[in-house]
Amino acid sequence: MSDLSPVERIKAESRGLRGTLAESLADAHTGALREDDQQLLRLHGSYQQDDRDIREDRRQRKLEPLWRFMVRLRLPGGVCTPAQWLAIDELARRYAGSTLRLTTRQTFQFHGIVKRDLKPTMQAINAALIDTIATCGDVNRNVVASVNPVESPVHAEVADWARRLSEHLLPRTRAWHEIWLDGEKLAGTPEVEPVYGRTFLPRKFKAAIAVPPDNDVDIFSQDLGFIAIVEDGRLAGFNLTVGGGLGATHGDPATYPRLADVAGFLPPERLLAVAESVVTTQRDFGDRTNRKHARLKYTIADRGLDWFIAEVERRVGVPLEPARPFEFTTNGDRFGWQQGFDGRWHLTLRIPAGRIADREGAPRMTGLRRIAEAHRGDFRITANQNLVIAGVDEADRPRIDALVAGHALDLHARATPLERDALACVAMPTCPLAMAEAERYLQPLLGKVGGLLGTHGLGGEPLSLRVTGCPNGCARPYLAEIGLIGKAPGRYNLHLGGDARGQRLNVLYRENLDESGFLPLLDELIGAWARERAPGERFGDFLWRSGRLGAAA
Ligand code: SRM
Ligand code: SF4
Repeated sequence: MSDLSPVERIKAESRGLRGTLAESLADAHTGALREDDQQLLRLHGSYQQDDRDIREDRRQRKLEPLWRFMVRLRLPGGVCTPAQWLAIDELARRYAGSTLRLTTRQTFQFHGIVKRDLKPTMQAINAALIDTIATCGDVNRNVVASVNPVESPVHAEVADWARRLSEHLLPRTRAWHEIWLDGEKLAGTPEVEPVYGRTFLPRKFKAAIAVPPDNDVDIFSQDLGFIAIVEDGRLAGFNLTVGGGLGATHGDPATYPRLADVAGFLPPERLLAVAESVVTTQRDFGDRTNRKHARLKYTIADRGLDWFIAEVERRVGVPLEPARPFEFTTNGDRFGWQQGFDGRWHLTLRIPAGRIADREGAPRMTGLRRIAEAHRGDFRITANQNLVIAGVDEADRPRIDALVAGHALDLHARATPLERDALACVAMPTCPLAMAEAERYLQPLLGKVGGLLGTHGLGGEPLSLRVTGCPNGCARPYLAEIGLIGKAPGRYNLHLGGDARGQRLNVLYRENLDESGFLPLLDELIGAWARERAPGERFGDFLWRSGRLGAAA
């Protein structure tokens, strides 16, 4: 047991994720939880954080950090009803600083909740028929799925599979209900966890379903993926992908982003069994001694894909079939109005960095509340932090359009392709791991890179840019044409050369640059792209073809 990482002990001794969470929550002497409970809290869908903008000031005044909690909802496929939207909006205004965050895994996060408000928050979430179970921690997280689920009957089927997969891989412990909803207390031994066992998984685990040609979920960055194969208009099955993951540590070459492998094909009815076998194989063989080496991608890299597939097939009892052809054309969102197969309409809005708040001249939070009050379809969060107002009748479009325009929610119509497709992780001031700004830096950064594009006559060209505050990769920067990865305040590693379909990792081009370092480099490369590119050639593709990444650092 001594070689195991400390988190393994905490999980093992937690009595089904209960630990002393109830006591920690009741302790009014501190705004924090006990250390072990902070780890357990993650598996309940929440993180303890502090406001980093004022951390130093509080330290100097000998005050404990301003402890606050982030809460992340479970929303398979990113779907919620207008009634749920209104409940979430109300909670954000009551407990979470009047702001909401759409994440890169199609869900909502609240930030800034104080300890005593955690329980009422969870109870209100439950009353809205949502929960936060297993959205963080060493379990399968929110299952993401391509976001045009009403575009064809197959999309609706896939959305349903996302929900079923999420349910199937949920922990069985009733700890969440017991602690947050004052449910019946556990009397004897904790519930059996048929999929996870007593210590859950060695590390976080992420699953996605993509419907080609859209790779909006970046399927190759996921531990477990299913690519829908549609033949003659019906869902024939899925190609299985395994072993994607992006997190890395600066200066540690043993950690790296990895694209998932395509492992084979399976019919729809085998999806849950295959998923469970992938999870239990990782449960049994993943590294529990070193958390930096504990994701599925390392299990597969160390033992080989053939070994992994054979083990999964042994557990399922049926071999996978050969993978079937598929083609992705984009990993972005399709903005504006699209008509679904049933004649109803879906409007994809650009929400910069997924941040929903009322700002001067842009009362977007109020606007979305008004839309939710009027809307009769549903909402769908995209894995690119954007939002679809889905299932709108033809007759309701003018009303939605007016609300959108009246609350500055029409960025999709006004922004350049660069601005529409860019992603930024949360970073400062809430993320404890941030080394540099990301979300708060996105707009100025886009202004500057957009300026360079304009100078070279390419202002209308698509270009994917993603920025994160550290190398963990929460905005999937390793898949962007331009990835900026935080190294220190104001300084970033410049990664270049992703494609526009989420199928090629970029490479580290230069390290530890501030704006005066990376903007001139981008200016030069964008200039070369303008002069030498083939018709329609994307920036990332051009950099590789022209040999500019051959000499990458
Ligand atoms: Fe992430 C940790 C935010 C998607 C890789 N991520 C964190 C934490 C919880 C920091 C922490 O551990 O204390 C961040 C909370 C910041 C805050 O204040 O909200 C955080 N991650 C996010 C979100 C909110 C970014 C966003 O701007 O949307 C995304 C929430 C997704 C969700 O709803 O579940 C988010 N994180 C991702 C993704 C992208 C994805 O899943 O598609 C990745 C890269 C893919 C992957 O997992 O490989 C990602 N987050 C990480 C890692 C690195 C994991 C690794 O294998 O090394 C960490 C750190 C860790 O786990 O130790 C991390
Ligand atoms: Fe925090 Fe790093 Fe993730 Fe950004 S990439 S949210 S800085 S952990």
